[in-house]
Amino acid sequence: MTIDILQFVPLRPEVQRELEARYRVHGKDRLDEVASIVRGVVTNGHSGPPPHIIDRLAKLEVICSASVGYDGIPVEYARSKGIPVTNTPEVLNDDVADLAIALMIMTARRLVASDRYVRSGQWPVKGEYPLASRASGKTVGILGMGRIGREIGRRAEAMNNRVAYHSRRPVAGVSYDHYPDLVALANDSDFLIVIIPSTPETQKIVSKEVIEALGPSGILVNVARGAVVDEDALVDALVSGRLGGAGLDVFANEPQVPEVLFGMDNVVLQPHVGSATHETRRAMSQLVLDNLDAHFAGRPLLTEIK
Ligand code: 8YV
Repeated sequence: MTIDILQFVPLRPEVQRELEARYRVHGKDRLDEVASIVRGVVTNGHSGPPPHIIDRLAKLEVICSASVGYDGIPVEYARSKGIPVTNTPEVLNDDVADLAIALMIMTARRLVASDRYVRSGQWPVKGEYPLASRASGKTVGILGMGRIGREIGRRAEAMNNRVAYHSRRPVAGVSYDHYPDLVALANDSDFLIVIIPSTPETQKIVSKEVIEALGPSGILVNVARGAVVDEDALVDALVSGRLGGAGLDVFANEPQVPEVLFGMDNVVLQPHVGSATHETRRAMSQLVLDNLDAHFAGRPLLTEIK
């Protein structure tokens, strides 16, 4: 029996080939023609489908997302219609944690600005590059202590940092100091690394007050979602020197990035590449296909969002 799949984002080529060998796959440009026969959707955390499209897919049985975050998918709505949604937890933990630590070091040590200094020929002309700040032996505050937060903690600890965290409740099995108050954590931290899901409750949780508590020698690292930081307050604090620096992989209005940040040596900018390695994106694609296969073979889903 042929099973029709509507695809909002491509999978890695090797997995895409497998998908197309097992299913009849349609691009979202064919929505009008295939709406009544589609039984599965392949998407990611930013690409929907929105409720009005779900409503049009009368035979839809499952939505499989190639992302751990699902802020762009109406999961509750889908579930209310009996449609489970899967994501890709675990397989990207290391990559996102690596990037968080890289951004912490790159921002503290001014590695992008000093690279520019060499490439633009300034070293022989101007001499020694100005001193930077140490990234080890400090206090690293982590906002969010889920799977990726714990990997960030392990790496930060290995650099002889004190690790502390904020989450709604202390996390079982985690020995780092838990701060019930995020402002207090920011106040005590040299680095604040943000790895909390974007939900209605966490919008702009990194507020002006949190940013200012981190202060003129503090560094904010965001590898979560732009929406969890008050971006206007962040830009304002960076411009006025009330925040020491920022390492940012995510932004409020991607791919738009506030241009005022482009010229700042204390800011490192990345185009949302937390999970963007061949190895991890392949594993994410495979997990999407494995979830689809499980569903249509009548087996339990591997990573359903509960
Ligand atoms: C990518 C991500 O943006 O997993 C997530 O939540 O943000 C990323 O891995 C993307 O979803 C990859 O397709």
